[in-house]
Amino acid sequence: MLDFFLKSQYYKNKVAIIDCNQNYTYDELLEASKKIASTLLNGQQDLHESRVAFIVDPSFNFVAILCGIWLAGGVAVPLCVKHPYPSIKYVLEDTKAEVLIYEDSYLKLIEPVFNDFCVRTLHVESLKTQTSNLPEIDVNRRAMIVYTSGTTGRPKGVVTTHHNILAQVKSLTECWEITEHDQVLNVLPLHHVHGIIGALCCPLYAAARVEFLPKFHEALIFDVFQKQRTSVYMAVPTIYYKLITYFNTLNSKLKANINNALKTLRVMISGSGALPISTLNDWQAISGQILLERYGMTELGLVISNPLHGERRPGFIGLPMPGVTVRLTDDTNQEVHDGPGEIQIKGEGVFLEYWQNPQATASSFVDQWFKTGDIAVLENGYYKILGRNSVDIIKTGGYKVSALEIEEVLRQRPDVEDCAVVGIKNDEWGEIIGAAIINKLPMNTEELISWLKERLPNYKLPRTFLFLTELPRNVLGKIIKKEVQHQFEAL
Ligand code: MCA
Ligand code: AMP
Repeated sequence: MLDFFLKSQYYKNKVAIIDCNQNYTYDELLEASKKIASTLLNGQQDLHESRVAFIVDPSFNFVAILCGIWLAGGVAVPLCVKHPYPSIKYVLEDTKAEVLIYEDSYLKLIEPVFNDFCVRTLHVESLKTQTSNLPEIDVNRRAMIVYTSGTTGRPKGVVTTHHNILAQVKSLTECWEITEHDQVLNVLPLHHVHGIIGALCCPLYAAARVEFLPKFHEALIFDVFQKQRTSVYMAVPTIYYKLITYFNTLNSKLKANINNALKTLRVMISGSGALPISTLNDWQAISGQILLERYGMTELGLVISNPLHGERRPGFIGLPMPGVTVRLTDDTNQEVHDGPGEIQIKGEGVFLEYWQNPQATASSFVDQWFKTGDIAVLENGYYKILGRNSVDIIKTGGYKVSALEIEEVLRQRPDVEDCAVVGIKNDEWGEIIGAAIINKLPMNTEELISWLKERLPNYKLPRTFLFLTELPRNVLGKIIKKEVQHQFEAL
């Protein structure tokens, strides 16, 4: 990704970022990044991969900090701005972050850090004070850690090198023909690959323009579309669902204006979760755009995509992207050409390791193929996802959530004897989270939810509860989660 800094020299006066209606050029970005790098170095020659966590809204500052960390030789750890303190603390502890950068709005949230950690805390405004020589960074060095949920234990840190990120970004740029003429509206959270790689690093690499909004709101997004300030748009299926619902509430004049404006976009992309065909059709009726569905994973970047030119097949994720090799395998990791089988991936963009977890890293590869856990078939050259090999992974609003992590939190309560957390199919969210609980004492759902809110981010909260006297189990005593799902669906 450091290539971006070379390239940006040629686009000095071109707008790189828009946030809060203010334009920032590539030159301004480069200068701010260098100053931030110097401040982080604070006299050292190189950060030598120390972890720098930052809790900053999507903005020019966010991008300058990300680039500054990389220029100084640090490893960027973008924090989720919606996480409660326990989740932030977990990431700071797990990464052993040496620096935490924050902006005013998150001071109250991170206040306990001052007592809990020995970490250098830096306010955003104090970052652009120094200038110094910057180190040469080998592309094989670690660049970023992003957290992802799995089927075992707490979320794992996914480590990518500069080389991995560059490979991911080059592949996307080539596949979707992103150029300096593009304008990308980014409404995604930046602690995940979709937002930070797909809708940020990729356009920056192409010298395109990225616009952030102060918050996610359908009206603000339609406003940008109407003003024709975006040529490429990337979002999760839930966002398209929300846009469709909102569009349907508008008056016919506004609808017609939006209709016309949407036709001018170059491409609209959906991913991070299965795109329902109904959403694809409804969006086509509104925008004239056939959503381009693609598939990815935190460990891989975006790796399979419907084509920019040619058939975009509804219900399919498409073909391997440039530089990516895909195979389907059976339970013994033998290739099964058309499947059904597990998607396994090879490519330069594949992550380096799970942070300080060599066992988990080793067990997620077979013969250098990364095992995704997603089951697919290959039909007439296009891949189609059938499901996952674990019921304990839930996809809600594009976020991946581990059922086990929520169960672990619930079990901390003295009134919970046992529980089973499952994903329940939902048109808007893909899945919503349901918790079936055997309670020792009578439980108040409102109190339970506010207790959970202190410990889990909003997207990991169960939305529906079942209070039971027993959970369905097989002969070995294992909870039958499919049965629990049926019980929720029957509600
Ligand atoms: C929020 N709400 C929910 C959920 N989340 N209800 C059910 N299920 C959920 N998961 C409810 C809240 O309780 C609240 O309800 C209302 O929705 C608004 O909540 P808020 O937190 O403000 O949500 P939002 O800001 O409207 O966010 C919705 C969103 C967000 C924009 C769709 O979920 C989002 O940004 N998702 C994208 C995630 C993403 O980028 N994932 C990529 C990872 P009430 O109003 O009643 O209180 S995957 C990846 O990176 C790989 C590489 C890939 O393939 O892309
Ligand atoms: P994450 O770990 O949050 O990066 O989530 C990656 C997972 O999202 C993949 O393993 C898939 O299960 C799912 N996913 C991503 N894109 C798609 C898609 N287009 N269709 C179905 N599932 C998807």
